[in-house]
Amino acid sequence: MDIQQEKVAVIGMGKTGLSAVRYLQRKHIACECFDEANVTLPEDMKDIVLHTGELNAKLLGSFDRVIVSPGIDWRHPVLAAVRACDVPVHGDLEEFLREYTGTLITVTGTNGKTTVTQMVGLLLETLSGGCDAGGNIGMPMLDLLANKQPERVVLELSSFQLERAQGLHPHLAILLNIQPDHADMHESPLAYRKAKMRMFEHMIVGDKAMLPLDMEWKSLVNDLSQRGVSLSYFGVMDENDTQVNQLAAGVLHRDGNQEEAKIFWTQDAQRHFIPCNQLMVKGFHQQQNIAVAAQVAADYGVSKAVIEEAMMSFQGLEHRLEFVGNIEGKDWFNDSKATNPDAAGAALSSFDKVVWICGGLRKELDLGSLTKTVQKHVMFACVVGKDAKAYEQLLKQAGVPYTVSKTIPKAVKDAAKQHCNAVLLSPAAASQDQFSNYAERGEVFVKSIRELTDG
Ligand code: UMA
Repeated sequence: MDIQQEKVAVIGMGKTGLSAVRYLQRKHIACECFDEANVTLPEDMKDIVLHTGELNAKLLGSFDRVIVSPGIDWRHPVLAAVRACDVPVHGDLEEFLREYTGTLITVTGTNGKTTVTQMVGLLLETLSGGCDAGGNIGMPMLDLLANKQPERVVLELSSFQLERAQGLHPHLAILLNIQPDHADMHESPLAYRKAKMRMFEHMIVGDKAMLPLDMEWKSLVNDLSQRGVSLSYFGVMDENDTQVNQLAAGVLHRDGNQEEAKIFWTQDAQRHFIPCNQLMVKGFHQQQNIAVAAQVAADYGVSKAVIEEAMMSFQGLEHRLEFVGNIEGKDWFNDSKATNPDAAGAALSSFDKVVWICGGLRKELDLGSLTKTVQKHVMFACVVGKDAKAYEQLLKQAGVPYTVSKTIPKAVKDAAKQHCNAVLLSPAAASQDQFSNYAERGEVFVKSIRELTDG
């Protein structure tokens, strides 16, 4: 079919849907928009038909194809019905792959993928031909195609984007970790893992994958090796560990000592080190993430001097273990992006004894895995949000005193009363019970801290 005559349905009028409409407009392809909420379209899209409310399988089935936003459950019965009628249904990634012809780097994982994507984008941008970063990071990937295609693109891919991907074939694929998350949107932990594994499905000889050095990935390693994909590994490791030589990049420490730890990457067959106490980002996991980015940059030819400068000046991203300031004699950290137990656990492990602000929407995730970390690293907790009971249960199990503050502003006031060196918002929960997203939650947190000194 001549694509100009196609008629496409776009479902979800958030960032992805709007970028898909803009993309179709640029290509002069007709489309209609759908959203289950009562939304409106921006002024420059007023001529496009918008259907709000319940999705209609018969109507959607009359289109040539359907582009669906990542936040809409792939198992939605209407989407299943449309797929059953042989109408192609896919995400924005499929559209992107049809067009983009340059070098594609993809990053996935439960935690840390935004940091790695952002850092890789910044470092590779310094090369001739440039690099753009997009995807789950917040810049819809179809918007990257609005101007001249960059020579390289690094995409942060969520499990939602990956589960609906069909022809994905990155030149370099980076998997950071997989921990329990999004139990509300995937039918099982296995389904979540399988979605992430789609990133590797079409990789062949000459492609490259970066993975954590961990037995957990043994079968993936075997599979990729058999296909001739070249592999390199990263990790956080004691420097006396016998496997240390297998790492290309990561963090080396002695008995977990944060003070003497150092990040490293390999360039020109040599390891380059930076002591962790010279970095502005805190925590072994975040430090490992920037070491991974350094390795990618080195592999694509960015100089050691540029990498070193970027590593040492990187302050971390907003809402990810971000240092807000020393206020009322305490260091305050905003880790609002930690929407699952593993992310919060990694943040808590960066502190000795901290006052922890936690809670929100639990997303049906099991908090039990946090018990030991909470016991070891938390001196007092302030619980907020709808699923407070589950967080209270965790704190009781860990034997840590707490108060139920209900809201972030109240939690900040409660935390300020504690005698402690540091306060950390790292909720281990989604934010949508009280906020539109984690960024808004983080902003309210920072504003409430500033108000402590405003009289
Ligand atoms: N909608 C429906 N029905 C539904 C769900 C949503 O009609 O069942 C409509 C909503 O009314 C709204 C629109 O769909 O109008 C929102 O679509 P969306 O939820 O897909 O959100 P976008 O604004 O398109 O943002 C998405 C990603 N969001 C999700 O995956 C939930 C953004 O990741 C991403 O930055 C953006 O595309 C650009 O690629 C955010 C995220 O929270 C940061 N991601 C999750 C995470 O990181 O854990 C996966």
